[in-house]
Amino acid sequence: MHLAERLGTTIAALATAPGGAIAVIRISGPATGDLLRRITGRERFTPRQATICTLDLGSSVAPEQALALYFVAPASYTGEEMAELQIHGGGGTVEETLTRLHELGARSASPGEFSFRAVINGKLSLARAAALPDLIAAQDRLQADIARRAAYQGLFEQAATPLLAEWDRIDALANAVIDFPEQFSEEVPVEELGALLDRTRDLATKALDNTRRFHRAAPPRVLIAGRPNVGKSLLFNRLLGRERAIVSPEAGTTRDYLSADLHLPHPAVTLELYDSAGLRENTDGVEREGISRTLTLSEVSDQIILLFDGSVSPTDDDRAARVRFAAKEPIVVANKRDIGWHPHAARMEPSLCLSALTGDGIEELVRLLVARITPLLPDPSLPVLLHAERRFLAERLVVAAEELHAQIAGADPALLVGAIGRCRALFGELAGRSDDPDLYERIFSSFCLGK
Ligand SMILES: Nc1nc2c(ncn2[C@@H]2O[C@H](COP(=O)(O)OP(=O)(O)OP(=O)(O)O)[C@@H](O)[C@H]2O)c(=O)[nH]1
Ligand SMILES: [Mg+2]
Repeated sequence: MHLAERLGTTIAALATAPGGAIAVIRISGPATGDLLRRITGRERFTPRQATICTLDLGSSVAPEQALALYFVAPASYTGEEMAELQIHGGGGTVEETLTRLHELGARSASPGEFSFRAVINGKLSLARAAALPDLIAAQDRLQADIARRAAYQGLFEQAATPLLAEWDRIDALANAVIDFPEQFSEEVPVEELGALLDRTRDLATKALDNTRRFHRAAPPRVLIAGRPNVGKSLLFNRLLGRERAIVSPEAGTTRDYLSADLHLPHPAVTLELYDSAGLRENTDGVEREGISRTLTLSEVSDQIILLFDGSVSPTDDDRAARVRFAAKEPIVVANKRDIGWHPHAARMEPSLCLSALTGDGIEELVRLLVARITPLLPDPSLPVLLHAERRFLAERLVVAAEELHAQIAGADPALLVGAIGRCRALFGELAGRSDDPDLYERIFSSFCLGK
């Protein structure tokens, strides 16, 4: 049954993930107060005030203690009369409580039904609501920050609103001359339309691009590579701030690669940092296998830190690594600066010189790393289009805008009017101005239960 057809009913669902100590059950709809009174036996609830009460779960089972919150319409998340019950988190208690609520007349909420009602009741825009699943799923702080901005600040809508006003105006002008095609070019400001198309397409493509970075599946990978004994493992440990890898004066210590999460504070992002087997020719056995793994890893790394020992003259292996990775634009780092600087070290064209032993120069390396990694990350100051439906709309808009752009000069005015109308409608939907019930169903069906 469609969400719209269920408006006016009272719904209930578990809003928290199973397995926690406390479970929250949400109830929304006109019978909420009545349900609350009947399940608790309590006559009055002060709105927004936590009240400890006893839940009657039926004559054959022991009652449950709950903390109840009651909201009067329209001052609630959905804009309807609402309640939240905090109960013990075990599946049995949750099931008994939901069963009791259903016996008393509540319906099981569908995924996204609370947020759907919030949108219908003007509590939340569709575009902002569409960001909620990503906010709930956000795994790192940067993703959470961006999803919060999309949900609470509506960056895309902010940027889209003035453009949408211009689309409305041009669409109205175009429609006004629909019966007088010969007047089209006099009445419709074609140059303005071209500029508007450019700005619209630019906003949509930038937001799509930022969203692709937002959805990067894996954290950026950073590989420390270089010939044996240059200090890769010591640098790895230094960056992590703990002794994770074995460090020894013996060349060929690290064989299999190691990885660890490196948390950067600004931007608040986690990198996957790899230490690897030293690269050298003329070796065999386990070490050869380790080198082959390093090379495979280098292909899928987002950034290579190519380390060499700046206190001695670069060797053939250093030079070979420099050539091998040139296309990956590594950050070339001269290590062991505490021991000295060999004049030939400059031939490796290092970006910086540091000491993994003393930590001198590490901050500069982190700065360089951040500068290289940042373009791979989403930009919190730019809009994102969260929810696949909105990205689909944006992609259609870009195509429609390109088609219209190609038609501006010389096309039949009747066709132009139609194309302007299509662009405006798509852009309006993208900016959250939609009354297509199917779009609502598609957006909310991917929500969690209880949201
Ligand atoms: N003085 C000085 N010694 C360093 C520095 N970095 C590493 N070393 C020493 O160099 C030796 C090799 O360091 P590792 O970190 O094991 O070198 P690696 O590149 O991981 O070597 P493999 O695993 O064999 O490829 C150790 O004795 C370290 O203590 C440094 O900045 N200064
Ligand atoms: Mg090592």
